[in-house]
Amino acid sequence: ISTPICDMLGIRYPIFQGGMAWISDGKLAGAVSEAGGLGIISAMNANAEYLREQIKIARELTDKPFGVNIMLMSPFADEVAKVVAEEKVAVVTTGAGNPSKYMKDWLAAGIKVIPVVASVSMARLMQRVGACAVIAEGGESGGHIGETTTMALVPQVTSAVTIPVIAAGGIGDGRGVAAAFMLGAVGVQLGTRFLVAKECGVHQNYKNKVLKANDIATMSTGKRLGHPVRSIKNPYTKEYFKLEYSDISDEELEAYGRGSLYRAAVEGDEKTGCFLAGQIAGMVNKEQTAKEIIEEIFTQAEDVLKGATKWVK
Ligand code: FMN
Repeated sequence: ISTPICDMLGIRYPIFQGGMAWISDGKLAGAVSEAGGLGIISAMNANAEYLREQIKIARELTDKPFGVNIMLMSPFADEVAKVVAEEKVAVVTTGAGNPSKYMKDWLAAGIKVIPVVASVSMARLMQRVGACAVIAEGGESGGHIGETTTMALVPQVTSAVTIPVIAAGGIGDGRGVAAAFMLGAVGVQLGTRFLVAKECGVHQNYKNKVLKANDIATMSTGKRLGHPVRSIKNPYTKEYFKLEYSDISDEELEAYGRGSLYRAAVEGDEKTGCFLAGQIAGMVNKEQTAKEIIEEIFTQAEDVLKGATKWVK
């Protein structure tokens, strides 16, 4: 399976491994790109030096294109925005905000900019400021989320813009890929399934939680502070949810959440860590290499698409 996004980016399969803070480093991104997808390094809240090191690691693993995800809320956003331009990274995806102020420099460096959007209005704005595609991410996904589901968001975004649309959120196998194509997307971005890739360096406790999760294992928290996230239910999320609806101050609530992603991803702390993952975690039940994941998904997608009319009379 190949789509216009493959030609645009020079990748074999129309699949992105989404940026994942504290998790998607040069090693995972390099492995995904080498397997024919688009691996994406997360610049998260790290500084320029960290990002340069991860870009170097990815380049040692592959000569194929890969991307960097820039969290626009990061205190280091300005400096990592410069690094991607200097390093001439092939693709930049952006999350948590509006990347307009960096667009000129990135486009001048020949970077393809593909923002993550959760609404039609943001997709339109991104097209206007020079994005070459958008990732429409539904609220089923892991990490920071919007309200609208993938099923409802993707067709509305594809109707609203002329640039290619990548669907994200709730896609875990070839059926999800085929469904995304039916909604008008030309590619998919997966996060949760890549958490259990063999090349993913997240703590083994994290992988085990994803492997054990069922269809109702996740919940969203954080609406009160304006940044809702989806993660696997555990003592931390349950307590956070309780505090969110209590009369503690916003500052105290923020302090409670501080460091929870690091504790989950790096330390595997099952009590006080926040294990970001999407609703599709219930279907993710084996560890595989990035190559096996990608090839399995697209073999299945091809079969599903070939049989797509079998119930239609
Ligand atoms: N998206 C971002 O734009 N920046 C991030 O730092 C980020 N961190 C994430 C961390 C985890 C553990 C997960 C599961 C997702 C994260 N995401 C982030 C979203 C993913 O890039 C991707 O869009 C999403 O996981 C797709 O939905 P899925 O989880 O259903 O596959």
